Amino acid sequence: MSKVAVIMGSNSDMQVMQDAIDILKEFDIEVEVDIVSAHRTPEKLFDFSKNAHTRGIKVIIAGAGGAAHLPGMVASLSPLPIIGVPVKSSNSIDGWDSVLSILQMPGGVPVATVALNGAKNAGILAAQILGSADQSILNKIVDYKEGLKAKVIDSAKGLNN
Ligand code: RP5
Repeated sequence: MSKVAVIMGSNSDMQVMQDAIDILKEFDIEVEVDIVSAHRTPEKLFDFSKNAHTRGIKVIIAGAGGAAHLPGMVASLSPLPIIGVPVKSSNSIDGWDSVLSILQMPGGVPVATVALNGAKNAGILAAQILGSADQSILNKIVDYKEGLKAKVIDSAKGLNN
């Protein structure tokens, strides 16, 4: 079974990153969760990044805040697609530091960066990546999008009565 790893720089990121875990579980995708700090546990970062693809993980979601080096460093070491979630953390200046640290990667080392605190979209994007090669996940994404459409149509009903 394909797995998505959701990692974050600190336990304090969990409040934001839980959205990625929740939506992946909604799609019945197996999730592995861990705390991996680029600055405080660099050896763990190296070990995780070099080995994730050998244990069935297909996509890595990495969230961090402030001087948010985790997603980029994982991308430098892993052959897997990396989705970066900038977290507005206690050491963030309005979150711009987190966004720019994750977004402005050099050529050759991509990190697909979602919005500030955008962990839910990171989970959906990871599911879509898996869904491109897995019909049952793709079907769930199609249903999910139909659900989004239905909610908007329902909420618009009766506005002008
Ligand atoms: C980053 O520093 C973490 O990803 C977190 O967003 C931020 C603050 O970490 P704590 O000091 O709360 O552990 O590395």
